Amino acid sequence: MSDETTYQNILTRLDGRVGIVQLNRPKVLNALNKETMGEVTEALELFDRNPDAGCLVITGNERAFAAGADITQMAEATPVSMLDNPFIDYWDRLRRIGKPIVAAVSGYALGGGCELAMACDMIVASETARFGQPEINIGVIPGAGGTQRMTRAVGKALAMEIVINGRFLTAEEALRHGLVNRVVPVELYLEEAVRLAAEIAARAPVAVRLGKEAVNAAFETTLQSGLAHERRLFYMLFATEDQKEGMDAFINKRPPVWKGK
Ligand code: DAK
Repeated sequence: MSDETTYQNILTRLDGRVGIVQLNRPKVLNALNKETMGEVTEALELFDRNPDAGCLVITGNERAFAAGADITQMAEATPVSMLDNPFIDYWDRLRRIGKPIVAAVSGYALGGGCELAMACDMIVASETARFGQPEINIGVIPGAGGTQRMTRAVGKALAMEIVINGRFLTAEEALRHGLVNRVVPVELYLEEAVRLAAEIAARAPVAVRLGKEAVNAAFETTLQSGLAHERRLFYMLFATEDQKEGMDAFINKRPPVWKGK
């Protein structure tokens, strides 16, 4: 099972029904080399397939969620070497995780670190969190969604400053602009993220999955086809035992017992 697997660059554990993945390269501020991204992807996929996990959390440490892709590994890259690099594929696989992922962010979330947090479904930030896309300082631009997800979250004006002038956002700014869900004192950020994830993990599993899919579809499509997609997912939930259970429990004034079926 995923919580028993040993990794070199991350730690994983199952806390109740919450699968937790912690980046663990503190000496380099959790810089995301390809080995780390491979382990993160594998751990999340294992939790995604594990029925004991209902919601996932990714975190780093107090000083850094992650300071970006590992620049030492990227420095000698060529366009062709990147085409073949599994590092790229890992980011695509992350997008296919079906269960919700909460990022618990403290300290630096920069470059690929910010992109990893934004690829999650929710972000709980500590007061010390700093979000930025400083790739411009090393002669490139974001390559894992930073120009797209940041712009969708905070709007064009601010995204331009972040992407082409390397501006960092404080946790409070990130909250004000809708990039993060909540900001809490540094000693509470992980606890709060796990608490939020545990709440979600206690809900009807199939509905949670489809709810994530439907919200994400809003960023991919027109309103009309998004509404049609939502409608199909809604109908589909009436084929689940959990729909019958949830409505029966409401009518009979008792708590529901979810089966994930
Ligand atoms: N890579 C490698 N090492 C890093 C690193 C990084 N991104 N960030 C920090 N480190 C290392 C430092 O080199 C230092 O190592 P030693 O010198 O001790 O050996 C150690 O971590 C501590 O860092 P500092 O001494 O620099 O600590 P400070 O507190 O002074 O500064 C800092 C913290 C976060 C401001 C600074 O370290 C910094 O500017 N770091 C680089 C931030 C950055 O530029 N990040 C963006 C990298 S580019 C893609 C997927 C992903 C990406 C692109 C494409 N595809 C799927 C296509 C992502 C690209 C990026 O993220």
